Amino acid sequence: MPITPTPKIWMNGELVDWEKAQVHVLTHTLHYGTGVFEGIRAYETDEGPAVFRLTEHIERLFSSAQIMGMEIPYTVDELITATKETVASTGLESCYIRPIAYFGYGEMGLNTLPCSVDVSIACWPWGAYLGDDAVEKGVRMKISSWTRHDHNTMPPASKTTGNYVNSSLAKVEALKAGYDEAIMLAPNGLVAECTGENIFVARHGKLLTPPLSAGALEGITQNSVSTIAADLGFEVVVDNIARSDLYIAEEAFVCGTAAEVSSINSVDDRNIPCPGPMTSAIAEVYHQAIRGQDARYKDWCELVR
Ligand code: PPE
Repeated sequence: MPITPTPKIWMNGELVDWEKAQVHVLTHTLHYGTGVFEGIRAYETDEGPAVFRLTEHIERLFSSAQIMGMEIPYTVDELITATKETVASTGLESCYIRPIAYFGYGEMGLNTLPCSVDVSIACWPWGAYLGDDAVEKGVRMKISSWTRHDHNTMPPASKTTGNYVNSSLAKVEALKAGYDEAIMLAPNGLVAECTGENIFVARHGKLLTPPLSAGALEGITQNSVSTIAADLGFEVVVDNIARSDLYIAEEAFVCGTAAEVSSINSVDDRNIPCPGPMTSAIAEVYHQAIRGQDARYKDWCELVR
């Protein structure tokens, strides 16, 4: 999915022209994968563009930095304002937003302590991550041959750039084998999440989703979907999921900011009913919630203007 440029990118406190938002090749994070980032979406609402759960995303950026021992030289409020300014500067009604905090140019070597911390926020139009028909048709999943890193190797709770080496290996492997996306198992063999999404699996009429301890990112969409599911009267349980639970799931879906809610139609060529009734109902409410069309979730839509 090629990036469509927008007029401005926020870099260290100012909006600069898209082409001028550049870094030196000796930028520390480019070499060591030590940056932290977020993926956020803004949607068109009746009151203008609104950023979905912006505060939670910026707070998670600071949690990621805290795990990495990185001090972001701005406050949460400053980056919330900066994100809104960046979205407004594009004139877009809806877009994907990518804030990143990274160790900058000036020091080399693995010690991050003397490094400067730079922050940028870019946004651009980004369509359906797993295809336009990902709710109806569903995605074909493969269990990855790559194991998700555990808490004592690369902390999965931090959205650290280097963590995505593991995700990229799994994603490319799955695509080359003819699948749409990969499911990552933790070192103990239990289901963690997908390369860029959390996972929900229905068993015995309940929706299960793995805990952070299984090596999943604490997903903001996972949280939104859990709230929506409970409000729809479905039982949601945060619990461990075994590989076999996937093969005999009554229905299953992935969720994330980029992927939104996408049904799973098969795992390792075992078909799963798709789209399942709970998945369809949740996806429908989610699509209204992100656009400010459901009064119950209006607080989640943070207006840009
Ligand atoms: N797990 C991982 C590993 C992950 O990267 C994401 C988001 C999630 C779960 C879902 O989190 P949330 O967005 O808070 O619901 N992945 C982002 C980046 C994807 C990419 O390709 O880059 C995203 O969805 O924006």
